[in-house]
Amino acid sequence: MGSRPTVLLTGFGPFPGVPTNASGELVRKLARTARRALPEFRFAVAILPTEWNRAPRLIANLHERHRPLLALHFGVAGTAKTIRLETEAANICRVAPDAAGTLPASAQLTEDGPAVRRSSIAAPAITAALNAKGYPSSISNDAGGYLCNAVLYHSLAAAEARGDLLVGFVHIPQDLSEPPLDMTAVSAAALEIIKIALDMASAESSLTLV
Ligand code: PCA
Repeated sequence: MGSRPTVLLTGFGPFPGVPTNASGELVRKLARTARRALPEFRFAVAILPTEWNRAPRLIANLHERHRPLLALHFGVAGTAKTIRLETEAANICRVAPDAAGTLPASAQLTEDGPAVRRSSIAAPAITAALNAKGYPSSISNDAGGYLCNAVLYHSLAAAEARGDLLVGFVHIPQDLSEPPLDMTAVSAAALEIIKIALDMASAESSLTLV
């Protein structure tokens, strides 16, 4: 059992203006359904504190501890009306207080990192599949400059350091009380994202074997 590949799922806790973060509930629910649907994988779940200092450290620890094949991160966006696949993380910090009331220490996430890191899941294929199944979805190249952008940037850095693994970020609407994107639908859509990302990973690795 110890050899099953791991999928890391993260959501966020509350932050100023968002006392209850739907991404936390989503990843807990998603892990339960994903464990049943994909028993050949292990699912590790973490709810990240929406904090400039703690979230990046936790991301590094989670990569070290779980060595996931796929790391899929979720967060809410007040402006999102669709499931939004983020394709890029920028080396910037929006000057906005976190859940602990702390401001970022600098305008950049790291002094020596690249300006942009690109998500490694196939966002166009995934959004097309989700839209075809009736889950409104879109692609975005602006993860926002707050903690979601920071987590994607740091997770991609961990992936670069380790080599072959997939990292993606999904913004979900803040309010999941109504169809077509209520909690049940978003959770089902998120399971599709995992399946498509993993299918592509196995297709790629069989190609490299040939
Ligand atoms: N959304 C914020 C951070 C935590 C979350 O759920 C963001 O979009 O950066």
